[in-house]
Amino acid sequence: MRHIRAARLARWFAGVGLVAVAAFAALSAASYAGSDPSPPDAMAGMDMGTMKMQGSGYWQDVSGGGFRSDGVTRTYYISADQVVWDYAPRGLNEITGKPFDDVADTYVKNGPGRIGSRYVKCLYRGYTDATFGHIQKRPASESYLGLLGPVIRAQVGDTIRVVFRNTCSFPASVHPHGVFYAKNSEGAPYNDGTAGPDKADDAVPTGGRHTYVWHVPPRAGPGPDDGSSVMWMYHSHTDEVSDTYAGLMGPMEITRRGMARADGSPKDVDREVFALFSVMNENQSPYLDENVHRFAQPPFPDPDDEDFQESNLMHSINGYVFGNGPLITVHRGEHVRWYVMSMGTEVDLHTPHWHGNTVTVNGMRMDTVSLLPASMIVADMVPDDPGIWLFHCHVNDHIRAGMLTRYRVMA
Ligand SMILES: [Cu+2]
Repeated sequence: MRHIRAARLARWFAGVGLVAVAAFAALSAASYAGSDPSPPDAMAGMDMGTMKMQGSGYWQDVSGGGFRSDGVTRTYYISADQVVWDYAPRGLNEITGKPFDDVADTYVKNGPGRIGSRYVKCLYRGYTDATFGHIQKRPASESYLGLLGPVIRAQVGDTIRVVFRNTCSFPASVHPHGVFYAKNSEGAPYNDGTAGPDKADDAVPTGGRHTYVWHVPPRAGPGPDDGSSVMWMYHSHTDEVSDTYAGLMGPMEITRRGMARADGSPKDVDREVFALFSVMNENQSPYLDENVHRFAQPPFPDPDDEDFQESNLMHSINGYVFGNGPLITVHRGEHVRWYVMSMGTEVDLHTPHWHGNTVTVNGMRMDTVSLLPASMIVADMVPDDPGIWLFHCHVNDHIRAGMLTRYRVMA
């Protein structure tokens, strides 16, 4: 607002041709021109909506360019570790409260030519330090995160360091969305004209390590219509498709400058929940052969058999089907921020739907949001309706296949 008034004054002064005041006007104009690429004339006819963007520092965030480090360096020790993952550890349909029916058994039942609900996977796991001797234990309240990697949090102005170790049987990387990275921290091999050390991040071999450094400039943080934090993700991008089906994905959030607690989470949010909706196609996992021979009973299936392929499409939320993940717990009246994301292919159009409560997304009221592969959405909720509620994908085919979970609102 202040800057727009200065611009109008500047044009008026220039118009009446008073040299002395024009010099003053030029100074006034210069005071915002440094953060605003548009000439003063572009302000003419500007509507209130655009002015609001000015007032909220939008231009500064977008055109400000360079990273100004006035924050802290946050180091995360993350290892790609091979694990046996169970999509249905409770062994029953927690949504119906009954044993799995025939439809559910398509995906979870182990037997002749069927892998069942357990698969070898490769997941990002947080460690306490560079020795990678101790896994960072997740508190019970975060156990619902399931197969997701550790939540990476930072504030605008910070620097993120990911010390990455790969113990899986294939080369892997850590590729971030949204933040600022140089070519030695992108984590993706392709014909980008780089060589030597700039390639070391692309494919960390089994037993190898690489440290990724990501800056957090304003353009990695909240935009004009965002709340106090935005969602990004990170995932392996050495062989993007099979790496992510192996499970190498994690959430990241960036908080507005001055709005973060010590751990990077926003001060105006009481509780954060992260959810990945993905049809994990285990047919394209690097472990398919191993999973068949380890978990399926003979006769071993033809990998091209359509029914076998269908049985390996795990319609999961954070790696759980049919509500088999730990209950997500929130409290009535608190500010809950949901960060929802999707990964996968053209079947991965998901519509997460909350029963019982509503959310706001970019200022609009909803109870269902729309995801496509690599979509990331922030949804704010102030629960007013206590109870145990469904939180599920609203795509019919995905409901049948188990893409449902529950959350509890404590009174
Ligand atoms: Cu879905």
